[in-house]
Amino acid sequence: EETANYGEEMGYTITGIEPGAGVVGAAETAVEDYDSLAGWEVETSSSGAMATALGDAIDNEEPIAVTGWSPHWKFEAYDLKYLEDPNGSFGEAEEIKTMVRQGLEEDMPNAYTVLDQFQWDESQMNSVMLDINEGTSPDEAAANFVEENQDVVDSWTEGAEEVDGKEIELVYVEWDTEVASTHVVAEVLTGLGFDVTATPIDNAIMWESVAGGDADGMVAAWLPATHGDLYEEHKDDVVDLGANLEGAKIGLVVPEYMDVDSIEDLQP
Ligand code: PBE
Repeated sequence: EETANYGEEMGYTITGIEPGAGVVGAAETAVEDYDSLAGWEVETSSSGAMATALGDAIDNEEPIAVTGWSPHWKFEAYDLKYLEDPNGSFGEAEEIKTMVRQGLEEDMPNAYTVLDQFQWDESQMNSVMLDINEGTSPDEAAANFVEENQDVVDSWTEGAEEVDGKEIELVYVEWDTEVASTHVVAEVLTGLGFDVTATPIDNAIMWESVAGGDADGMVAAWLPATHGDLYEEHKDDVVDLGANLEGAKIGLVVPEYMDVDSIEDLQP
């Protein structure tokens, strides 16, 4: 069966996001792993630029392949599909985990309790991401979530006592998922009396700063595959507080109207 040859139209380019993102590294592995991607390139930019390129391509019904992940609001906004990945370059099911610095439990037991108990599901995370994508500021979207989901928030703060302006620093990367989760956790900690700083940085630096104790924690560890190499490098120096979201995924994402189902259907 003949499938469409989109390579030329796409400039043999996969639209990536920030250099340093696990999904960009996985796409580069896919370019090595698949004959169908021989001569293709992964172009890096930012998550925002990727989303704009995706929206523009869809407006014009043009072919595009992006380094995608879910949960993500793009699946609510557009008809999209993951390309099958028979070589497993993008791994399988992922979870998002919380990692904190050593000593946090002793130094800030109340913050530790919240970070340890923070866990939500895809639809909850999606609601915050969609709110932000529609123009609400991340702080406001997080405050809306906390106000509308008091039961869930109570399950995160159970056993944690209020503090008086204690400083805590969270680090994250400006991926839509992590903008949402980090601001929600920051809002909950602020509600308990913490003076929270949430600092956006590069992925590798995020891991390093928690491992080195410069930052107190992060809720942005995608494992086992996406950040597998960073976890291996830092696992002895971070405290793993487990999954805060299950059922995450990364891969190559294309519009539903493209006549390809597998990475193998692309052509060099
Ligand atoms: N992401 C979102 C990140 C993890 C969170 C899939 C873009 C990455 O690829 O590293």
